[in-house]
Amino acid sequence: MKLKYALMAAALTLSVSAMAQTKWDLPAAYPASNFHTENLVQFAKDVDKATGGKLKITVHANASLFKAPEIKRAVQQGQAQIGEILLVNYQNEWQIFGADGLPFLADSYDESMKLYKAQKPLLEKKLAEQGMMLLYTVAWPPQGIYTKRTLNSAADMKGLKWRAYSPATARIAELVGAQPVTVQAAELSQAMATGVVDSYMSSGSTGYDTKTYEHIKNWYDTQAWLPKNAVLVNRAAFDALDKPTQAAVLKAGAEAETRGWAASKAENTRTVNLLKQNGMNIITPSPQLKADMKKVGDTMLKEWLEKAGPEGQALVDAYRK
Ligand code: PCA
Repeated sequence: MKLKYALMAAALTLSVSAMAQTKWDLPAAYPASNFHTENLVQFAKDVDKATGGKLKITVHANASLFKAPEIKRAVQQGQAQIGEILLVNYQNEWQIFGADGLPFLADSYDESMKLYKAQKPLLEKKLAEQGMMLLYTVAWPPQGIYTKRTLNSAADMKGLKWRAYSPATARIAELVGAQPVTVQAAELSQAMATGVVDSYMSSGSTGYDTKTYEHIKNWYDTQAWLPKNAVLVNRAAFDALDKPTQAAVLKAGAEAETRGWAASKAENTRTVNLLKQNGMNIITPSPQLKADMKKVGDTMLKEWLEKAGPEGQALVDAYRK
């Protein structure tokens, strides 16, 4: 008899704790070993600890739950309660999402942070209209050119089979006479192995993640821009949490932002060295190549301002102030 009551009590406790526990899925598009993903996992651990296990967040790395371009809508529609996106992927929806993908507008960590501060109120407003919250962002390391060719100027890029990850990286290809093929990071290794692409622009981080050195030997360190990942939360899912849990999410998010930007800088140094160790030539672009790429950037900023309108101009003014 006593045993029966003990079992009933245990079952009751279990179901109460199951009820009090909330589970969130966090789709992400980059591999588990990437610094962004490691930062997300740390964030999830911090939330778990701060809430005494009340909110469990599962990180789904490498586009295993949703493909990169689908994550935003998944969070908006509540199929995922939280998710990590690459902002520039969504430039066609709203130009402001693409501001951090414009070549040479903000091409260092300091400038990138400054651009983020100018962009943030706009991002928060747009995402709020879409039923989401901006939890934090982290910049990728600076973007350079992976190619098998020797590049003396942009003319040497003609005819390249160019992997694009965003509207802006596809536009660069058009402007230099290369052929853009959109391939997300999770499929990049395969695209290089099968010869679908022979070149692209990205960070040392993604070059290392995708073992680009097995296919391509040159990386031109153009430091052209630093696109940001952003972690978005579904507003209704957030509102359904009790106040202490909400506070824990916000605090862990703020800490993840600080930690992530520092990790990005360290990751830049680390992965560029690892690329070198794996036989990649890390090349400072010639003055001509630099000038040509700068011209591409100027054209793209002009085009972007035309599309983005007064909102875009206000953003650039606020950033440059
Ligand atoms: N890596 C991501 C986006 C920017 C970066 O550095 C990629 O290449 O898909």
